[in-house]
Amino acid sequence: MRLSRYFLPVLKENPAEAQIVSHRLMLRAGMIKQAAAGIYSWLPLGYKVLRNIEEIIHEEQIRAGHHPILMPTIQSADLWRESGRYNAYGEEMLRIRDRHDRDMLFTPTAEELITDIFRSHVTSYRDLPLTMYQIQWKFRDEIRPRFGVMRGREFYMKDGYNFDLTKEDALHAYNRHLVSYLRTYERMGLQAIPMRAESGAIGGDDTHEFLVLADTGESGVFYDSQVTDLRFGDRVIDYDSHADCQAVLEEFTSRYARTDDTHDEAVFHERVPEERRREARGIEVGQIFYFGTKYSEPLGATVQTPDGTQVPVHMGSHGIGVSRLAGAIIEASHDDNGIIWPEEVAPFRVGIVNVKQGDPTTDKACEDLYAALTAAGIETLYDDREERAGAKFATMDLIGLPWRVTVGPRGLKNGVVELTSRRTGEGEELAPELLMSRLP
Ligand code: P5A
Repeated sequence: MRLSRYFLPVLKENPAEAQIVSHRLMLRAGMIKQAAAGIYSWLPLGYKVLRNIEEIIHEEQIRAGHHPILMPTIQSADLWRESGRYNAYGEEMLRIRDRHDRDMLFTPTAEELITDIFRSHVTSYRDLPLTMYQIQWKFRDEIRPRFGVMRGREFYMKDGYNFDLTKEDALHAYNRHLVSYLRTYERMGLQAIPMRAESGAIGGDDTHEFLVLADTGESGVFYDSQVTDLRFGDRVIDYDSHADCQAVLEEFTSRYARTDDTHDEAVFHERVPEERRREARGIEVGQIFYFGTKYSEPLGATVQTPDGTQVPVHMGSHGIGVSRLAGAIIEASHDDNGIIWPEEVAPFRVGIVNVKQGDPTTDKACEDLYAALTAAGIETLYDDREERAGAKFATMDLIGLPWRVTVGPRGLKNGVVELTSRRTGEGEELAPELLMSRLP
């Protein structure tokens, strides 16, 4: 992409309404624009990041054996009356009336809707286990929307739902999600901490939330300083195997505790030596639930068991805050000059800075590099604007692309361009032909 033709409405000044760094940087980098309180448009740069996050989630969900679907954003109130949640959900639900005076709502979550799909089509234990998920907009009329996309009213969520014959099977589904979520966040360059949580409006006894460490987080957590050593990398997990999932979880879940739970804290103290104990705050980027028959019973979602009886299915649900993640990643990865995107979610991998626009040799070198990178499938943003070099560097730092290639007459005279890592700030001079082989 040529920056001269892109739509990147960068702001020079810090927007007064933004209280936290991710909100400030998303506005300054031209990623989002507020449409109404807690409701945002995603501009080209922001939308690219959102889609990259979404793509990683799809890949990891499908790897774990879950089926993608798409359900509507507007639902009829009737199903929610059947489950008993229509009145219980409270002020956060946006209620709508259509022209025929029917009660509708903008979906804050979809346990009822998916249970209705299930009960209409599935009758036998032979069709279980089953997990379906979607990535779809949700609306919750938060009393105090704030921090940009981190606590919006309209927000993008991955929501998944599992159906199992027994509690034991449903708990396996729960564990499978715990593992696949940890893997999903790791691929986004995040260290996510799974922590036992409160189930709130969704219900059930077993629930974990996933936290990304950042000072602006709303939850307190103790953790083992060695958790950063735990990485999936290329490790293959057999998601069908209870034992495999459990083994992963023993490694990954025993080293954390809520700061407001004395029992958890005591266990944490037993397991983790004092010098490795850390306390921090975290942003909730996902939550998983097991709630048994809370929805299947009132909605009559039953299956026939091998011995011919009818039983309600055991269920759970699992959510990832897709739009919130764009902000959370920035909270976890930035410096004074701007965003530092992890490679897998970066809107472009490489930015080319032409320090002397209009100089025929420099322009030609930039064009050649841009063509070569693009042909190799490397997403590249070429800053070809008639701007001072300093302004171009500032824009690149602000938007946080992992690699910057600086091209100028002085370097070209010696046959080199400079490749700089946004994360480390380290630069290396090299011949343009070598550039491709140096990108990790
Ligand atoms: C699980 C999926 C649920 O709604 N039902 C379907 C369950 N869980 S949850 O914890 O309430 O939400 C899942 C994740 O969505 C993100 N989230 C938000 N993101 C931005 N703005 C909001 N107002 C907001 N509310 C929830 C969180 O990341 C949460 O973990």
